[in-house]
Amino acid sequence: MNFTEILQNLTKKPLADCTDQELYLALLELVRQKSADRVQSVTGRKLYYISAEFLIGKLLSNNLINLGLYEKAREALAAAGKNLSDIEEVEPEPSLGNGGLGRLAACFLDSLATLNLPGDGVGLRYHFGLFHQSFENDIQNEKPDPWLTAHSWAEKTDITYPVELAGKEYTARLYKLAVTGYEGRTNTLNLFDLDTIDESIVHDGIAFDKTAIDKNLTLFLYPDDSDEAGRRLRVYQQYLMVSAGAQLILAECAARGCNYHDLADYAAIQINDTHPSMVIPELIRLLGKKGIAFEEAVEIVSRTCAYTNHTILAEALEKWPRAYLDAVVPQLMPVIEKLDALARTRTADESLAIIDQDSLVHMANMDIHFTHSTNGVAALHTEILKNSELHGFYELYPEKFNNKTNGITFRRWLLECDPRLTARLEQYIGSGFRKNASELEKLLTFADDETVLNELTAVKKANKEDLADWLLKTQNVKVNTNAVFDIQSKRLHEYKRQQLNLLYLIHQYHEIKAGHQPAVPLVSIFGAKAAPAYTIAKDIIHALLTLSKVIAADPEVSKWLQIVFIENYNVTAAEKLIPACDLSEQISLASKEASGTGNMKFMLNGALTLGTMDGANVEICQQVGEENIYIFGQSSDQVIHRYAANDYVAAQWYENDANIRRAIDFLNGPEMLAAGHSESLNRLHHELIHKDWFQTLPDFNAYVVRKGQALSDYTCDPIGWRRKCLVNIAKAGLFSSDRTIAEYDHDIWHLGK
Ligand code: H53
Repeated sequence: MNFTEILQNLTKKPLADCTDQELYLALLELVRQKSADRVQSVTGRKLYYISAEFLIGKLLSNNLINLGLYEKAREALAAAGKNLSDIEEVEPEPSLGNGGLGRLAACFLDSLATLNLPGDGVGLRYHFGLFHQSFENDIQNEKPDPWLTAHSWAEKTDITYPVELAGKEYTARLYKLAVTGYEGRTNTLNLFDLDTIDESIVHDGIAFDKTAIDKNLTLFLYPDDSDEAGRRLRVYQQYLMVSAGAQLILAECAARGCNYHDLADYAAIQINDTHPSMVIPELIRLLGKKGIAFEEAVEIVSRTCAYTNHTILAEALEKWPRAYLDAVVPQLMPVIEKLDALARTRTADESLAIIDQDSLVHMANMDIHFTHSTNGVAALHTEILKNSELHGFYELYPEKFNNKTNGITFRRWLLECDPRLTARLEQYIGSGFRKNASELEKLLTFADDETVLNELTAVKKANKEDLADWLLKTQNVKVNTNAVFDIQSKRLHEYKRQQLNLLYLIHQYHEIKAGHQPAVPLVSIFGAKAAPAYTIAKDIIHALLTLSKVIAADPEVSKWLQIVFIENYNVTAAEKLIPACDLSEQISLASKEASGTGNMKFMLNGALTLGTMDGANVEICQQVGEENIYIFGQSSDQVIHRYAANDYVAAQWYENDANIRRAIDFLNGPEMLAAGHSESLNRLHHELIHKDWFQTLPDFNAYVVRKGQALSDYTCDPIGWRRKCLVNIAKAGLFSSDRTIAEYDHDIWHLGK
């Protein structure tokens, strides 16, 4: 059978007569059949990557590419007058994650399957995932983002586990989603849900009754935690995930011959941030039920589990009030108390305790004491953990600490999202880089080849045209593709400093008004969702949207400057933005971004980084050399010292620097107040002068200068610019998640052995 016949067998009518929806379902079924053929049996250790987030994005194209069916499907459909990209539109995007941590988990699953390693995900089947963002009246508005249709990638199974929450028994049902590897095996993403969830209880955007656990438990990823009911709900969710997950792991291992004493020979469990930390006491509790004494259970669990830390921000290192755990998971508290007592026999340092004097349960502390590995996600981040944030633990357990610099899957972030660049790369260096990312270095031989550099310029230009078409179609905005496309897309958080970019744009506005024409027009693109209860983050969005209007209404400025804020930034949008980017904004306050993975995606697609020496930017800089990246700002050491000295006073910077003052005062000056909301603009103005916790102002002037340099290089030395882009692509191989996963396997998991 040729491919058209195979598809037609599924659609039961000529392809030309099918709707895009029918074709989508046929392709979904085809992928299901083909991926099932690649399921392999497991011997030895198998990984369970347990995570509250798996930001998998749309799966159709990714699966077709990984199964080697993409070209065949595209051609067969084209022959019937159909367009694969129209069919892709039919697929709803599962937004089962919030940002980098969730997308990393998805990249890791892809790499595990590609490297033929036995490794499954364990998580929750949220009904709505992260909220859908729209802008109304220049304010972020949140609505549910449904993705579960009658035909979903996640297949319902008959497998259920009882989970006890607040003394009541619930039934967790397992859904399985096939994870295809590129020319590799098929693994599984295991997602748990309750049958009793009631989507109709959601009202007024994303509000719902937070106490009706049987109806709401898996409704949303990260329900609003600004009140106690919301915070408790997170504990409920986390326990559902780990209890059902632990039961699944024990059942699968037992089916392969495990007698529980030898669990570590069958399973490796990676705890992704602190959300799944309760898996430790839960496994100890379940092993106890199998007759294994506490001391031995602790031993077994410590050998089986490993922990990844993704942040030094205190707010993200979860500490649950003991009262919540007493109420929601009383069966775990005796275990947690014993773990706390055991930890106290190992150290007298109170800051390393599990239950502290205020009765807060420190999840990360439990992870570090009772797993055999703690890793950071970039070299700098791991050093900061060892030397400051987790220094006490590092002294106690130096052998547990290790670094695993994050990575991204090139299948999605190059082959799928940038087919033009992929085709050119194949023409220059062959297709080996698809499986062996380090082969991208071969591109360096073309660094002085003007034909190649011009072809890369043409690829970028075509990608910018595509993005411009998409922006026109989806947001009705027109952009100038001769401008520099400068992009900051990531979650909205003060430490990521979208507000620094905002102040720069205001500065440019004034410069243009003063007759200082820039080197080149600039289109400044943002994509970011703010957590619904994070007021200042929402104020920053509002200020950018308002400024965008002020600029657009001013013909003198709008010739040179345009701000575009993408609505509902998600994986699909990222796949459109990244290939079209010239300048990638990675401007977090040094020390605060654990790694970043967007920085890697932009670099791989030939954008230059404008960034601080933070997270993986440091390793990007080492890879490409200082001449191929635009670095500015305070170092992490300076920042850490400034926090320790507690002597940063934003108001002094504001008072002493006329440029800073002019930019900040514009926020609630007459032009902005006429176009925006005074309460929000005044609040942001006040915050920057009186708090500025993430030290925007000390980096302001350096940022303005460095960005100016980048824009002038872009115009004055186009060949030099493109050579820098080529070096970035060539040096991106280190950031393949295949490399990251191979390191985890070699140092921590030892899968299949
Ligand atoms: O994890 C990414 C890092 C990034 C870090 C992010 C992250 C979340 O997305 C959510 C919670 C959290 O603690 C950390 O901010 O720097 O690249 C993957 O490691």
